[in-house]
Amino acid sequence: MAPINYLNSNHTLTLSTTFPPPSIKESPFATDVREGLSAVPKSLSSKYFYDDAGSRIFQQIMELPEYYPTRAEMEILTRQPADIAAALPYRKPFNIIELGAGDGLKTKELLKYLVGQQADFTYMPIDISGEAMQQLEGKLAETLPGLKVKTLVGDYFEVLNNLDSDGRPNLYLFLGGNIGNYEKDGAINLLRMIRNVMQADGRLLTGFDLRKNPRIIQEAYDDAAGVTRAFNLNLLTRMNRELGADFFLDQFDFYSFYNPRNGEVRSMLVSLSEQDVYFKSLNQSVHFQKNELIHTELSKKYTLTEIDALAAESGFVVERNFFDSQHYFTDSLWQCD
Ligand code: AVI
Repeated sequence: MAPINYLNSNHTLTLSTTFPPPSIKESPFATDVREGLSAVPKSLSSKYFYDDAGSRIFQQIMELPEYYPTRAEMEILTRQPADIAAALPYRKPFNIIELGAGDGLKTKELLKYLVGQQADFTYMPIDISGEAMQQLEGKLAETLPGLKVKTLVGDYFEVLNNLDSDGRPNLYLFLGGNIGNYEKDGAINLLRMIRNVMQADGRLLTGFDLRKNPRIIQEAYDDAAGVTRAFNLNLLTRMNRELGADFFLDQFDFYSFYNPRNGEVRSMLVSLSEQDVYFKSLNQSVHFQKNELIHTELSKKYTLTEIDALAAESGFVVERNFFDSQHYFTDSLWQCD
């Protein structure tokens, strides 16, 4: 890069003639918002739900009576850790690498069982939030003092691709049904990336929300207390705060619907009037027609056939599915094909 200034041989300060000055780099959030809101139809990535306020709202969602996935997966990990452990081929030291560990509450049940069995393993949670990893490390040191933990902070694509192999087999965890928030190509990319870093003795345990009575799914994503609505509207608050936008929250509605024919819950924000929203940091306005949509989230529900097909398309085979008692959810154990 050209120097901004330098001292010449006479030791006088000379300004570089490179103009205009390099522009201040836009944040990934700003770029994604600019692109997403100028696309037709408009969309925003659900990964931007999770600022501090959004993460707190998500904690509330997980406690809602209508939101069954967290309880269903918790039941699997609480009641079947012995079956999961027995299905792993490891009789020597191994690692458990968790993608997007968050508060690690569910995983703790599996870890507790393995520590109790004196299994020799290191738990390596990966999360983008350094604060979340620090808190998790503190909590685990208190509740499972015998556990070896190595936290990894960063984007999991980057962390996984730069992880030095210590020669031990790795069990990868991708829990919570997060795979359902990816469009099909994105899900396959992520799974192939895991497949590429995985050795033959590696395993992947991944959570899938399953098809069920459509009403149960519809209500889980449109709860009576309006918490999911607040979760979506928080995206507007985030753009107001971080990008200097002037969204009026009462000018937008939340709508979500479940299509039982393809298993997709689609969530969106709806502009209640024709309006312009100005983004100070982008120096740009975005025009909304009345009833125009911003697509915010896909939450895909799977059949077992779709899970088999997804595994095959990304280089895996399903070894075993662990279900909750209602068969609402599965933690699916995969190996390389
Ligand atoms: C994180 N993810 C699996 C949740 C889901 O069910 O799709 C996020 C969520 N969105 C609305 N409610 C919960």
